[in-house]
Amino acid sequence: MRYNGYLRFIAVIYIVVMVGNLFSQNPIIRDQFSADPSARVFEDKVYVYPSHDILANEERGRIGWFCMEDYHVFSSENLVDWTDHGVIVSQNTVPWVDSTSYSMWAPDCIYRNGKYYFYFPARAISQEPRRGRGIGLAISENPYGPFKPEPNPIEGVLGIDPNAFIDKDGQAYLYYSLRKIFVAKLNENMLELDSEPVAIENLPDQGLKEGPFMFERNGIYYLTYPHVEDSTERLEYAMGDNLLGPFKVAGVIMDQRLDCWTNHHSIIEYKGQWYLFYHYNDLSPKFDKNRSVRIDSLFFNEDGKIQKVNPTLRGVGLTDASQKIQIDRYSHISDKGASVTFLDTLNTFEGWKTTLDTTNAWIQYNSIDFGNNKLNSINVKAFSQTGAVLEIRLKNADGPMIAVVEIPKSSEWMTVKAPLSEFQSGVHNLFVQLKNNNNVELDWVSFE
Ligand code: FUB
Repeated sequence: MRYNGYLRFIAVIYIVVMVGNLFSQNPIIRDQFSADPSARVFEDKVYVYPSHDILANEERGRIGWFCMEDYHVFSSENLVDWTDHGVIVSQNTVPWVDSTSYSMWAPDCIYRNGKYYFYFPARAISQEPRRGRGIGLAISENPYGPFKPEPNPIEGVLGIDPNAFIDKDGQAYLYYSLRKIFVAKLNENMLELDSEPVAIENLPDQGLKEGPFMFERNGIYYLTYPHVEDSTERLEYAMGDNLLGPFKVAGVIMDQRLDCWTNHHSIIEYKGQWYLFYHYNDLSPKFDKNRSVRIDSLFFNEDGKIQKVNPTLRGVGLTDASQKIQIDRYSHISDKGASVTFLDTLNTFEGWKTTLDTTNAWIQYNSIDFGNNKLNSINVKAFSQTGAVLEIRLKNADGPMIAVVEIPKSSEWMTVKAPLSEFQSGVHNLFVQLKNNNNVELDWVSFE
């Protein structure tokens, strides 16, 4: 019965492929909350398997706590345009999961011999709420599904945050956490353990460690993990030449952010560049258990050490000049007279706006692709009760001015068009500056 229900459910959701509010800037998913991103390169595309935060209420979950009932998967070829492939696994369709637990925390997915193995933690039926979680699997022939859940969780594992890794010799490993980080060998079939889990040694003694992510580069194994060194999680890493350890703690990948207690990440190389996927509560500043996935570039020193990543709003990739460019996801902003706030505080999924309210206040948005075909005008979605004048430049404050946009006095938002005095093909930064002492709000700009 239950399995038939699952098949019907899959048939409905499998055909739903959504291109919703998905962006190249941070956060990348803006029509739902998303956390704990496990990014993987499959078939020359990047797939992201995040957790899916929802808000608990009287009917579902525990108010004030994490609440997660299913998983989506997202894919992109350029890290800019993302496709939401819909729900791949739900607490209602996994036979062993307590479908009232809303406990589907951080997952992972790995490819082996023509199949995709999706690992996820959840509370099993009759499991004590506070006694860890089981880790189960769903299997598919495609990275985007449909995934068929296994009837039982993996035997011998109690924990969260599964991370699967296959070494060069073909041996697969399962890392996971339960305050500490554990590792065990996986059988060839990827469904069972092939060794007793052992806690990884030589990591910091004090403070929660979770969310392990293992990768290998130039013969060095990197065990990366969120750790509470002070008051919230920061991303740290240890290096070693054996993936079971010993590892040597090597540094911090991202500092703690006080507004969001958790951080959870993955690291991939794609088209010659390394990327850090992580999360932050961008769309829910007052409640840090509704989080959003972000991406930033990651770099290594020559000795193999990871350079610390400063989280950005701009994120990665090039933004097409003809798209609505959300300049509130800025690269740089003036110290005085410029700020970013939600368009609608009651519906943060609407996104943000920039306010400029002092002469010469500015905002800069980097890496816009203007292409090779001449563009003639700029459109600015703006609102100014007093009227305002904007200068638009390429590069920075000293770069060539390409337009002056006069925003008329108005009591509502309007799209104002102005001619470009100059066109430069290729990739450029955009610099927008207020030239009078009035107040203007900006939603987006685009070129045509
Ligand atoms: O998303 C729920 C939990 O928060 C994850 O399993 C942890 O890694 C932390 O991000």
